[in-house]
Amino acid sequence: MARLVIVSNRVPLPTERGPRAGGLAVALADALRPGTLWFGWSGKRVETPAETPELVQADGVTYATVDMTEAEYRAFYVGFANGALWPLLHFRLGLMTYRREDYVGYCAVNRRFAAALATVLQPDDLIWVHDYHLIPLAQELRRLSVRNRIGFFLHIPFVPPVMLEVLPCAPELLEGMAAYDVVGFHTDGYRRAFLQCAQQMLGVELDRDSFVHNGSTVHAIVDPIGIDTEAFVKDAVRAARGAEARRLRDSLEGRALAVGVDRLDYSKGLPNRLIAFGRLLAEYPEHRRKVSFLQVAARSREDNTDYLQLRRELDRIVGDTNGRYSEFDWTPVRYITRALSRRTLAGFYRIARVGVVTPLRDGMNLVAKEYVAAQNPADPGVLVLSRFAGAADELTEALIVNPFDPDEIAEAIHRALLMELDERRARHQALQDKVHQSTARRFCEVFLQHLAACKTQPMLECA
Ligand code: ADQ
Repeated sequence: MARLVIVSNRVPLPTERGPRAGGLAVALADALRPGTLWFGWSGKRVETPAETPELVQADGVTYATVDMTEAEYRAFYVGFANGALWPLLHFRLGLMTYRREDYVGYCAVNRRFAAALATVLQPDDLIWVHDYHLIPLAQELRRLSVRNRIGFFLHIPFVPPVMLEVLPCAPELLEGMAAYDVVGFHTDGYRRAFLQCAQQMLGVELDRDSFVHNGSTVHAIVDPIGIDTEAFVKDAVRAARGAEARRLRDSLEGRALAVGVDRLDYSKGLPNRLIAFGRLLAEYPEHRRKVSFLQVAARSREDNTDYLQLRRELDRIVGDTNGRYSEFDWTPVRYITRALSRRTLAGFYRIARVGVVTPLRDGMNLVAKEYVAAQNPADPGVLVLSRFAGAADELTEALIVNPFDPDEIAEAIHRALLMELDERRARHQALQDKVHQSTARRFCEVFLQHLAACKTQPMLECA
């Protein structure tokens, strides 16, 4: 069997697997058969990075990492990836900052990563590249005469041509995506947007979901990511009996809990969600003293001023709501700006009567799936879900809301708090079936089957 090589911006080194290192490592756990190589940035900024990767072995997997200079980090990571691509692909043109020198730095880091990766590749390796940081990687590998099958999965949304063309280097980025054999998306909407962009901006002719560019075929697939549902259910059941869940339950004194869990990111719709909770208390006073809202928002990307501003805005909204509605023995909003462990969260989800997942845009949103998995089927909570999360394509039995409208979110929370057991069970049953079918394991299998079915590149010519 061909060796699998995973490439992602950050590598979850075995030494640093904490609450923050979770995401991709959990999703790809099933693909991590012994022999797999995982390549990417070490997370370290140094003066002179080595040309070849540093190798660490753990559980039969080889982790190969390279460092970055401070200037590379600023241009590649802070500047172009998170300052231009992240806002653009989340439909936030107003937050996009494009600087040509950042794009040049982004391409240079991809070129350097490709050169370092090429030193450890074997001819038959299947290479699976993850996310928007590394779009040009395949093109750079092809320039180095790498003929392996290379796939790319985009974890965030994709935008239609009318938005993508705002980015000055959009045609080059699309060229980069077209250098992969397989390009995967969470939803059909993102895939269609990509194909339209390729059609309009590269002038390719579509053959259903594929096209030929520079002599090789690109397959665009839909492959929604999932969670390790069985493990999550077990964690939730166990954690709900644990000490932290007990402390949370005791502190609620019989009140209902609504919960939100996110990275502190402007794509997650946190201000509107917290405003919505205030509206709930204003418009439906019967819930005062009867419900508490726990928002866990792990701080991220604090070297970007948009994130610092968001944090200040949230501090203000939480302060306003608590100032207005708190009683001396009841605080409506509990707000934590740290990551909590996966297991602790699983227990908290199970206690919560309502899970509030209202991103303005989100590739998928795994919290929605975790919340569903964690529920007690005999007495499940209700998921309130943004129609603009990729998860809304699958989790149609949630209460689907427009996250731009705090009143609509407040109405949905109200409805969730009042929902009868029969309806909660019926909705949950349907949602649970879906999160048991569309798992992390299936995500990996589907992608790798598509990639394995491709042919190695016959020629080395590249633009
Ligand atoms: P993220 O934007 O990080 O991921 P999401 O899918 O919601 O978004 O979360 C990933 C993981 O982080 C989940 O397992 C969640 O439990 C954990 N997490 C989130 N907030 C946390 C907190 N406060 N404390 C501890 N853990 C927390 C990107 C895309 C998503 C896409 C994923 C996977 O933006 O749309 O679903 O990749 O493809």
